[in-house]
Formats: sequence, C-alpha cells, structure tokens
Amino acid sequence: MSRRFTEPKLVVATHNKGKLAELRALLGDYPVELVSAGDLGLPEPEETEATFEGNARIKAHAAARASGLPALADDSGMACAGLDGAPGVYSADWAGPGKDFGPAMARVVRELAERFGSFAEADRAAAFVSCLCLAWPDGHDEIVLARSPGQLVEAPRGPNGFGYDPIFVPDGFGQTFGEMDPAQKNAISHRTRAFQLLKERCFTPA
Ligand code: ITT
Repeated sequence: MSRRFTEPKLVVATHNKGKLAELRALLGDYPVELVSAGDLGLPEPEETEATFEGNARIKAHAAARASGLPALADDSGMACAGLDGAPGVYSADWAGPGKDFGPAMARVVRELAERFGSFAEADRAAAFVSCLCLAWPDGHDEIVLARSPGQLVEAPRGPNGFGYDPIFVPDGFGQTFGEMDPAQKNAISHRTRAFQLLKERCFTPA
C-alpha cells in the first residue's frame, strides 16, 4: 500500500542547483520545511545502477538513512531516439567532472550527425525522463517516472534552465527549454509530470 507524506520536514536529495530550484517550486504549495542534501553536507552517493529507478532509489535512501528524515530524490536524463536512448542514465556523466554541458550537448549533436550522415537527416526525437523516489528512514519508498517528449536542435538556444535544456524543444512548442521562462518549463516538464503522480499518491495540499 502506498504511504502518504505527513512529516514536517523533507530532504531534497540532490546536489544539482537547477533540479533543486525546480523541486522547491513544485513543493512550494505544501506545508513542509525543505532542506537540501547540500545544506546538510550529505555526500553524493555513487550512482551504480543502470536504470533511473535504481539510481533514484540509491540517492533517496542514502539521504533518508544519513539524515533520519524522509528524502526525495530525482534521477533524470535525456534519451535520444537516434542514439538508442543515450545519454539516458549517463546524461550527467557526459558533462564530465566539471559538469560542463556545452561539450555534452556538442557530443549529442556530433554523434547524431556521424550516425545519420548529417544532423539534418538524423532522427532528432528525444525525451527527458524524471524518476522521483520518496524514501523514509525505515526503508519504505514510493517511486514514479514520467517523460517529456520533444525534438533536438543543432545549436543551443537560451540562457535558462540547466543541463541539456538549450537543445531540447518540447513537443507542441517552438522554444527550447533554455529559452522558456522557468514557470513555462515547470508547467510541462518531465519533473512536473512525475511530481504530479507522486502528489496524487503521497502529498496532501495545505
Ligand atoms: P543529483 O544526482 O545530485 O540529483 P545530477 O545532475 O548528477 O544531480 P542525475 O544523475 O539525475 O543528476 O543526472 C541527470 C542529468 O540529466 C542532469 O545533470 C542534466 O544534465 C540532465 N537533466 C535532467 N533533467 C534535466 C532537465 O530538466 N533539463 C536539462 N537537463 C536535464
């Protein structure tokens, strides 16, 4: 049976500032005090699983165990159809230790162009995926996953968002996530869709 969240405090188990801002916005309507893994000085656990679910569980349970509080983790990434789902769970790794997404976006575009002869001829369909895991210190967890489909563009556009946002145009829109203002991205993103599922299951509004 699923468990509802009733505690006064929640750890947002991420060290990614872009995600943290989006998760804070999503949780803004709930009467809960949020503290980030970074604020608590929690170490970043190694993400050793090959699935979004597996890595979301690692992060949420590590933070819940270390803090003694419920913890919410997001494992996410961009899956490109023309690259057989890459970078997928390795989306952060493609940016290297410096977390520089300029070269990571360039690699996506380059690999598509190499595989299809040119970027224009490539299968440019992609989807962002977000898996959210809400874990409690006693080991219980709730897990949800959602996607946001779209198309890739060759040249990055827009200063907003984070990660691969500047090369991703969500279906039904003309702007990249990097060009949209944060509220617009938050209205339709994979993370918002996943949070909607978690909300129905676990969160009671104020
Ligand atoms: P934490 O594990 O500390 O949460 P992380 O950045 O390492 O931070 P992931 O392992 O889940 O997180 O990696 C996901 C990567 O996928 C992330 O670094 C981004 O580059 C990319 N990504 C995920 N959601 C995204 C979004 O909404 N917009 C752009 N890129 C996104």
